[in-house]
Formats: sequence, C-alpha cells, structure tokens
Amino acid sequence: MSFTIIMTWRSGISFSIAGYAAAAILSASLTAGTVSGRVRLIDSNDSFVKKQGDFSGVVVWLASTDKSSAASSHKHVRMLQKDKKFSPHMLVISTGTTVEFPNLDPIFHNAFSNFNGQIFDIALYPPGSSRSVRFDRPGIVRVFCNIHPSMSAIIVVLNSNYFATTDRDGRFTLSNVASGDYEIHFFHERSTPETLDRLTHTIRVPEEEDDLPAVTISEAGYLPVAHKNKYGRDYPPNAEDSQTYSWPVR
Ligand SMILES: [Cu+2]
Repeated sequence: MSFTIIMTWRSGISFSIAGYAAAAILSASLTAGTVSGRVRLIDSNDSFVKKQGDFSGVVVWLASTDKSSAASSHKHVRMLQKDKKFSPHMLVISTGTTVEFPNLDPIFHNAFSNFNGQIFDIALYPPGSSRSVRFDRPGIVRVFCNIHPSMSAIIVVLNSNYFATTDRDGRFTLSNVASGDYEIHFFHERSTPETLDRLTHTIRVPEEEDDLPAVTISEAGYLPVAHKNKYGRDYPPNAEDSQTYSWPVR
C-alpha cells in the first residue's frame, strides 16, 4: 500500500518576441512558476484519515539546489497555549522567524524541545505572559510542555521561502516560485524519516510537462513514542491534572 502524489507544474507568465524571420519566434519564461499537486494518505491508523479522508497537514517545500542561497525571515508568529493545548498544532516557518508562545491559560506552562531540530527551553512562566524563541536552525522541532505530558506540537523550520501545507483534500500550491532547479521535500507527522527521505527529488521550475511520475509513500512503520520531561525523566503520576502551578502562586 502506498499513497500517491500527483504534481503538475504550470508556467506563471510567459511572453514571446517575433524576430525578423517568420520562423524565429523566441519564447521565454519570466521568473515565476507554480508548483501544485495533491497528496493522498493511506496506511493510516488516524481516524480523521481513515473515516473522513482528511489528507491535511503534509508539508511540502522547495529547497534551492544552490546551497549558497538561504531563507531569512524576520517574521513573528504565535503558538498559543490554551486549554492545555498548543494552537496551532503545527507551524511551518522560514529560518529567522520568531515564535511567540503566549500562555492564555490560568495555569503555568513550560514549553521546551530537547528532541532534535533546534533545542530550547523557555522555563516556567505564568498565565497572561509570553516568551519567544527565534528559530535559526532548519529542522523538525517537536515541542512539549514540562508540566503537562499530553501537550505536544511541531514547528517545521525551513531554509526556504517556498512551502505549503496540504488542505483536507490533500491539495497544495506553491506560487511565484523563481525559475531554477529545486529539491522538493515532504514532511508528515506520522511518516518515518526514511519514508520521507525517499520522496525527495529534483525538479525544474517552470516545467512544461503537466504530469510527472507519481511519488509513493506509506504511513506504515510509524510508532508514536511517549516522551520524557525536559530532564529526561518520566512525568510524575497524575501530572496532567496537577494544580500545583495554578494561579495565583503563593
Ligand atoms: Cu503545560
């Protein structure tokens, strides 16, 4: 079993110049192209995928094959902590982006990541306050809370300005892509790194052909693993319901 990604390339803008000779028609593309496609997920144990055909949440991005080019963003985006959840569950950002983590709950939280990607720990902070982290290192950052083991989120940090996340139908569109050669990459929360690595391949933008060879992947092999707290230890029993850090603190 596998899932199929069907991609089409469309040239953004083109123009032509007629020369002196009738046959001499020069056609050239300006700088922008569009890369779009559709993803279908199968082999999934997720109820949204199985029962509702929800193929959202697959990240697609283009990495320049010119290694000297780097994305650098000065954007600020937010990941809320509300009702003991991170919201949104996933953020996709360019390197250089600052993520703010406002605490909108009446209890303390402590977002951290010690997994892979960029490591951070913004310590325990009270209701109504915020902390922020600037992400300069590309990678997959898995975010947890040191108080509440059920809280988790993902920040996908990319050295690219061309990225999109699939909608419920599995569709994605990357617009205004400068012409050139790119590596196309995919990330999905429930696919193994090995499976995702096999999807990476080189494309040229703009591309004349409409249909490209299908790419296949499987969610099989994904095993969710319980995480530890920031000290590498198991969470204490009943940590989820602990009111130790309720506001106000004496
Ligand atoms: Cu928390």
